Amino acid sequence: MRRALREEMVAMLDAPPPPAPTGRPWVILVTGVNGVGKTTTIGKLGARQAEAGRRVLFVAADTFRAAAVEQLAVWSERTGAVLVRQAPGADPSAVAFDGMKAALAREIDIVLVDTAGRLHTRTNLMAELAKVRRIIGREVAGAPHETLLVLDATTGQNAIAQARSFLEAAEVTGIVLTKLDGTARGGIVFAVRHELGIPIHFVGVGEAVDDLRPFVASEFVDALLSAEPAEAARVA
Ligand SMILES: Nc1nc2c(ncn2[C@@H]2O[C@H](COP(=O)(O)OP(=O)(O)O)[C@@H](O)[C@H]2O)c(=O)[nH]1
Ligand SMILES: [Mg+2]
Repeated sequence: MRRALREEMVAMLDAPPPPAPTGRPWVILVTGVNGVGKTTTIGKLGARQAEAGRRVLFVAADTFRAAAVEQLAVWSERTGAVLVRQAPGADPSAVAFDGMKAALAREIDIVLVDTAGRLHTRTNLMAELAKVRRIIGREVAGAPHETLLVLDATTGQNAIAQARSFLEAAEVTGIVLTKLDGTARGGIVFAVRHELGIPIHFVGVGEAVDDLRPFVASEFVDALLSAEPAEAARVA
């Protein structure tokens, strides 16, 4: 029974891992509503990539809040990633344009683009995202190569509702599920995978730089079956 259950659960979650970069610069657009953990995830991803010896560039296209740019600046210092920014309030597309130019000029391997996620103007937000995508694609062929949607695991079904509007507007290629630490909601992983049909690429399990794990279905299920949910989230 246990083995059958395990196999069934793994099959539900299994999906191809994120694509390996096939060109330079490899551009990853990061989307999601405010507070889900976009900027933190970019910092953590940047750290992983830098550790692997890649040249990383962050684009601060969340120009809506000055604090967001500062937060990304802190991560860029911490990881050694190049930061492309403009003054708060600048046009996100203009920052994205600068970012692509800089990435090409400086032979950057991985570009991570931070975007705004304010909810109260969803239509504008989606239009803005589409414009940023267009600019990125015009400057770098095939970009963005990945579009990650960041979802906060602690928000349960809300996260899924949010995700649907992003899936309509942006071509999301993978999901990052954050704040899986300290929540007894391992089950959200199944709901996200099943209801959205997009692979989960990473899970966030804390605020520190090392607290981002590639999502591996078999490991996650084993942790879930052998531990309390909160513990499972932590060790997954
Ligand atoms: N516990 C926990 N906190 C997280 C995680 N990811 C992000 N956070 C925290 O969530 C808050 C919002 O994150 P931030 O990156 O600013 O979100 P953004 O508005 O989407 O860019 C910050 O306090 C982060 O430290 C995670 O995986 N676990
Ligand atoms: Mg942010």
